[in-house]
Amino acid sequence: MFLWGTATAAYQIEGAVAEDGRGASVWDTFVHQPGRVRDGHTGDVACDHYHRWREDVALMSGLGVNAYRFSIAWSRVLPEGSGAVNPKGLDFYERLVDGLLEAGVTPVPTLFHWDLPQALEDRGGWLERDVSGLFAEYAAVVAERLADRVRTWITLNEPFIHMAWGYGLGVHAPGRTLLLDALPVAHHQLLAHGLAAQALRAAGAREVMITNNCTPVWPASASEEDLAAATAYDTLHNRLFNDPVLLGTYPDLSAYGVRPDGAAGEGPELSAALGLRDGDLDVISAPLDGLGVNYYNPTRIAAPSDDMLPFTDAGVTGYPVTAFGWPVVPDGLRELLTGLRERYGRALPPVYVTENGCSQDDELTPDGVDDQGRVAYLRDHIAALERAREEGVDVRGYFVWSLLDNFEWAEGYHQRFGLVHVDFATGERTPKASYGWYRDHIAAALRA
Ligand code: GBH
Repeated sequence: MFLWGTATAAYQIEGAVAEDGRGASVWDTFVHQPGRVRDGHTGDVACDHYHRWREDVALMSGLGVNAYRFSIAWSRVLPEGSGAVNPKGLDFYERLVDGLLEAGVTPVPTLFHWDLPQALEDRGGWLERDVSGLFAEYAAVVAERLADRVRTWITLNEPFIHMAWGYGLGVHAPGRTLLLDALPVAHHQLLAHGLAAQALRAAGAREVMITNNCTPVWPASASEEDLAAATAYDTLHNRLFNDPVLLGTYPDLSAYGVRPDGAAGEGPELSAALGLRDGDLDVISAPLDGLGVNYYNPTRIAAPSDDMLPFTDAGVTGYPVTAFGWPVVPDGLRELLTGLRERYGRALPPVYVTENGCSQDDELTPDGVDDQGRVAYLRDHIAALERAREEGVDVRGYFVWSLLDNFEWAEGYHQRFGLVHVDFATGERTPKASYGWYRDHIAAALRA
């Protein structure tokens, strides 16, 4: 059955950051540093989902979704990242999973959505190879408790964004600005994915996937320089994370001054730049049951304007934009899905669109929230997904980001992505017009 769902992430909705033995994550540290998040907002309370999860499950029942993608906070389960298990953390996710199953909603947990336990960051975070093995141990602990009820698992969310924004540019936790020296964060996350996939299967997990955020890359012009820059960007954003998982190889990073292994020339060899060792790619490329893809918009790339990076983001123009300023290009989803199939062919497993959605300036009025912009966004993106299916791409699920307005990382509570409005002063939830639209769409799709 096609999965129609919504998606959230632990730090963005749970709150209760000091409750029931939860340890701190890099996001707890980051949000309390001055100047990191707009207006100093934090996820300390967020949607208070930790206490209101029953209400949120009821909202999903009302919506009629048959799946829910949420993330598990590593530091609730292992407050120090490794070592002592906190059973109360597991209890919370067990209650949630049982509540979802009772409501007929398939739980699809993601084990890592950017909230590394601070204790592990203190030991070097994802720059350290050891964290990959510790992630697999954490995966085993969670699966031991839940694999009898959870069929489908996602290891990581958007390892590209975590590497680039968390360790490369410093706009997300842990706030490091290493630029290309952040490359081992890619490899260690991918290795963590592979090791966790093994651990999950050993504990009885039936389906394992990874979620990569992918973007169609549009060259700003047909000039040789712009085309080369677009290829370089596509390599870093898309192929660096999809190729190892699906093909068992890393793409050529020579645009980034990295030499292919064994090639003569300047700069580090690929293996050294990533921290790649013999056998790693076999672990990373073990067959998956699905590829999770998050789609927001295409990216338009031009030749570099300085010598820091081999490309410039030229910005997509000529399309409407969301409140975030992100271009709305529904057909980009079709382009992305058919492009994946062209690139990977038979190596592409079934695809699940594990996030898609938009922020809007939704205003709560006495009549509710009339977010017609989001209604149109969802309608047009789902239509693009259907076109990709008609063109033969095996797409098996679609998850709206997000069920609730929530803590939008560096933007705090300023960007609202929810089908359900949240009053962050009181925690009150109010379904928006898009909630009603999606409910009717799912009902019709499941009847057909
Ligand atoms: C996801 O990341 C996250 O998984 C989720 O936690 C988050 O809340 C959600 O999206 C919304 O942000 O500069 O116009 O080219 C999304 C990663 C990176 C996608 C920035 C859009 C740039 C738009 N995003 N990207 S633009």
